[in-house]
Amino acid sequence: MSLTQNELALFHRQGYLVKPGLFIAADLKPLQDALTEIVDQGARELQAIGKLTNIHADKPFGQRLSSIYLEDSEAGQAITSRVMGKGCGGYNGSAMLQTIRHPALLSCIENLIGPDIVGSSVYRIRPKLPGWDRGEVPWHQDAGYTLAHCDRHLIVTCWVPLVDATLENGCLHVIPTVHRNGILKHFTGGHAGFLEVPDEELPPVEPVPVPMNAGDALLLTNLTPHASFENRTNQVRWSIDLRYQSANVPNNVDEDPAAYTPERDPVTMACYPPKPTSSSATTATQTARSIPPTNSDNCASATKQPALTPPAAAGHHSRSADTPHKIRHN
Ligand SMILES: O=C(O)CCC(=O)C(=O)O
Repeated sequence: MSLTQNELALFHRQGYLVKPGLFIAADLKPLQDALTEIVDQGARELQAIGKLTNIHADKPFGQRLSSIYLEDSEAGQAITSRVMGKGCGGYNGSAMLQTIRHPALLSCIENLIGPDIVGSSVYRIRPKLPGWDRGEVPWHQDAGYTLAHCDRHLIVTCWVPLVDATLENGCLHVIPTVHRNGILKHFTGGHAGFLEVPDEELPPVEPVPVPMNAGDALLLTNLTPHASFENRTNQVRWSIDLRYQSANVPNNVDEDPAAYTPERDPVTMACYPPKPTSSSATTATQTARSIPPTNSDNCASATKQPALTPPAAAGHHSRSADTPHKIRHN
């Protein structure tokens, strides 16, 4: 399965595209099973030390963690932390690798960025719990989380719900067509600690909710504003988000991981127009077709090539070019 000419045109015009049924149920099952295993193990361990009464072993994938959480929020939270790990990638076993390398997905990604595909180590597993503050992700562009020298290149986010994503359980919302206008002003210390584009900085374009079935794939550019709101059901809205870029697109090198802390100034402006220089740093190039992912906070590739696309239009919002602009990834 790959993208049709119409789908490609739509992606570039709207800044997003839903590819229905990219993953069939059997494709999702290994990952769902692996996540269930983490939940099961966490629940059994908490039960063994008397911190959880009911492990809800009979509940299906979409309900087990929420049943635990709604009954005992502390236990539910502890298990959720296991799933999410330090940066939302608490599971990095083979089912995740298979998902990142899913052939139909890679075909679609190839249509967008060419055949030298880097599957980023920045992937996220999101068990969005009912009413859970941290499950709501405020308006942002993924480019808000990468260094400015990445902004002028296409880095594709692929968001895949592992259960149906609805208006009620907190599907994604996007702002269409504004991805061509460059980076918006992001602020650190937004809702639940995420980077956030405040309402007054959002473009005057009506957001679009994107309800999806499990296994559909939402493809977004790194400059497409998106957000998700409260889960008002009693089920978990499980999803993953993956990122891909061409091997000759720069990465987040130049940022010292040790500087990547939540203690940063909470009002620092997050983004600025990229400097019109080409990237130069070089590290090993990994391709999604051949190399397993790691779960660090940086993308997995850099390039010796000059920038392939012209710098995005300057004049949006300014901040000092040496201002660090990341506190934690979404
Ligand atoms: O899954 C969500 O609710 C938010 C996803 C998101 O912000 C992203 O994939 O960048």
